[in-house]
Amino acid sequence: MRGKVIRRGTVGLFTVSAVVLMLVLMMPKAWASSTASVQITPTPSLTPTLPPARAFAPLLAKGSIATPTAAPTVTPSPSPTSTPTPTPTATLPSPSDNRALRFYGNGVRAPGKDRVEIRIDGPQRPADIGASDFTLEFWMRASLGDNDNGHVCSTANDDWINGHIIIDRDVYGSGDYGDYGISLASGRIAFGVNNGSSGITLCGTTNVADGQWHHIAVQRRRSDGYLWLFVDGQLQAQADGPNGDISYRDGRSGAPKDPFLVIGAEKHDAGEAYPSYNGYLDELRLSNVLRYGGNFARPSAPFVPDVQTVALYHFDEVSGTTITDSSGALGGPSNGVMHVGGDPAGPLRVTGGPF
Ligand SMILES: [Ca+2]
Ligand SMILES: [Ca+2]
Ligand SMILES: [Ca+2]
Repeated sequence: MRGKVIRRGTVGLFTVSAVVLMLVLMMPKAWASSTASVQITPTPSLTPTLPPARAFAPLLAKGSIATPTAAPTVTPSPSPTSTPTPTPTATLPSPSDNRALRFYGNGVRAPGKDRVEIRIDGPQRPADIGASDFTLEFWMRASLGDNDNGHVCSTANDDWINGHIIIDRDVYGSGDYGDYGISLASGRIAFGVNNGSSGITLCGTTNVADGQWHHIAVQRRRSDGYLWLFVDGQLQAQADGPNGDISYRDGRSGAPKDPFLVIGAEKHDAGEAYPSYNGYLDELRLSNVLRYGGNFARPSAPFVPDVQTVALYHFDEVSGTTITDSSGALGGPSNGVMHVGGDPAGPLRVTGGPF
């Protein structure tokens, strides 16, 4: 627009015939619009329109004249090019890496399958927690219909073994140093510990088998056996449990699956009475400290290893049967092995976990 005014002023200085000459010499398009306005154009407008060099420049740029054109060309090109590029590049990788495991609860119908086994002894591995304070936490998503054996959680002794078992660090029978585990009982989390002579189970208070992802955290203080259970950062149960070391005694010989931490199944395939977990699981972290002193905001990012992290599983592998421990803990890694089988065959590597 402003460019047009300048041309109009310029044309006013010449006669109509001069304008026709211009038509031959120069761009016809620009001239055509000028002729109509020749008479009206007042000379004064010439002066004010001269200063805007920037307005003038674009017109020149379209021709072939000058180097100064470089400046205006730069301005438009970087902004559109830079804005779209980083956005897709930054966001695309993360969702596709957000993998989790899907277990199908085959349990005893597929002995030794549909589970992850993490060896904790022979030799001793850092994932063998229980000799000191510990926190065990993970994310889960399940439906009640898939975990409906109907058992209602009770705080009595080893009651946790009667739910659909998610985490199994049992030793067959009462064992010596003791054992622990986590299950889903009528949609509520059951977390039990036994020190070899007595046991107790904590019972969650809300249904976590509602098709949503939930963060589950359990803690145990070694000195007095005190236990805590958090769901989505909210304390749901606590109790004074049995005292002492509940780790797996180094070099102990027992039932074949005793020296393993098993995810997604009842480890011994002890029978139909002990069902396995049917659902998703992600981001399992084992720590040798009490992580939570009270209610907390549930994690909003994947865990990053620190010195208290003794095992950390993101379950983000794309293929293969190795479940990588990313903790970097001394004496590790405590890698796991995925045993796939059953009908439907699990565990399945799926995208779309929380992290
Ligand atoms: Ca036991
Ligand atoms: Ca041990
Ligand atoms: Ca993951």
